[in-house]
Amino acid sequence: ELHQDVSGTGNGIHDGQVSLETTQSGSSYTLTDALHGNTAIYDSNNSPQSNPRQNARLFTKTSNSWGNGSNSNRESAGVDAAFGLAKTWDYYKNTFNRSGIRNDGRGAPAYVHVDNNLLNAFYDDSCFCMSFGDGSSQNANTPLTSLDVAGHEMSHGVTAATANLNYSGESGGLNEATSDIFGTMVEFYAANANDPGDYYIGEKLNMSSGYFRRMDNPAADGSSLGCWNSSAGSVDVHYSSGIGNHFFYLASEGTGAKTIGGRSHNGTTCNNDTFAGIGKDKAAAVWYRALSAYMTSTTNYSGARTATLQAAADLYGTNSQERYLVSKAWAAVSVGT
Ligand code: ASN
Ligand code: ZN
Ligand code: CA
Repeated sequence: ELHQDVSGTGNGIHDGQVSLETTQSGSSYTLTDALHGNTAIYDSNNSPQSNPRQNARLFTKTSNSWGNGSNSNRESAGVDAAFGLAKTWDYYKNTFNRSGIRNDGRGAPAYVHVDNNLLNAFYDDSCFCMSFGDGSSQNANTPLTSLDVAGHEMSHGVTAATANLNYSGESGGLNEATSDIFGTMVEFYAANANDPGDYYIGEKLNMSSGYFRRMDNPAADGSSLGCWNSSAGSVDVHYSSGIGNHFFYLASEGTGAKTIGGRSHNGTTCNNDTFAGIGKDKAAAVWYRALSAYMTSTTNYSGARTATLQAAADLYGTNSQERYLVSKAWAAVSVGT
């Protein structure tokens, strides 16, 4: 039977009305995106997170209009995943000429409705796949399929395929920060009225705190580190990521309070310095080059500083303002010489 790429429409929980690339075979359609490495979206049907494929079924139907914006329609979370992963693909392709996670043109399948009451999402390099939970009573049972989370998870694959930062100690914090940085860049890249782009992670997921993490002021959550200290290698990687997230925010936006995407961003430093940012596109280019050319599995924060300074020198020049401001941003999160 002939399989062909067609354009469909979707209504996601977080992303609203979107267009999607789908695949038609005969009189049925599947959420398989031939323009993005054949990324396929499955309803995991509440399979355990240890085996999201167990009861999974590829989203399939006889019309090419998917979801209705509500959690009660099982397709709606699938629409968000399809859209978020397509935008993440486009971000890497159009910004860094990277063709998918492993730069080989292949899309990783994604499973939505994984497990029961799962307030989490993850990437698994061994299955080359991603899982998204439906949330729990802690977040009004809101699926974890927002753009920043989709971008975060797919970016774990990119990290695994490049620096392969070990997921513990300071390298684990850098691994997590990389996913928050590029998840945020994807949110800005895909920005629309539903989700204008900000430096918060998970702000659309109905958490009582209003977010999972803040890059502008990591310590606001009560656990994340906004400044390096000697405990950075022994806290959870989702807390030590705060140092890298804070660096990225300050390098992008500079110091001082701002409203971005309708949210307050505080922009304080660990050393009371004040300086301008280089803009998020240049900061992301520096981080991507550092990740793909210089960082290794054991890079720590001091090594990340060296890697980004070299990347900034490569991209903008040894005596550039960009390289100078990258050094200021590291000093502002207490990473220095
Ligand atoms: N949501 C988490 C993450 O992607 C899952 C994990 O701890 N790996 O970071
Ligand atoms: Zn992560
Ligand atoms: Ca966000």
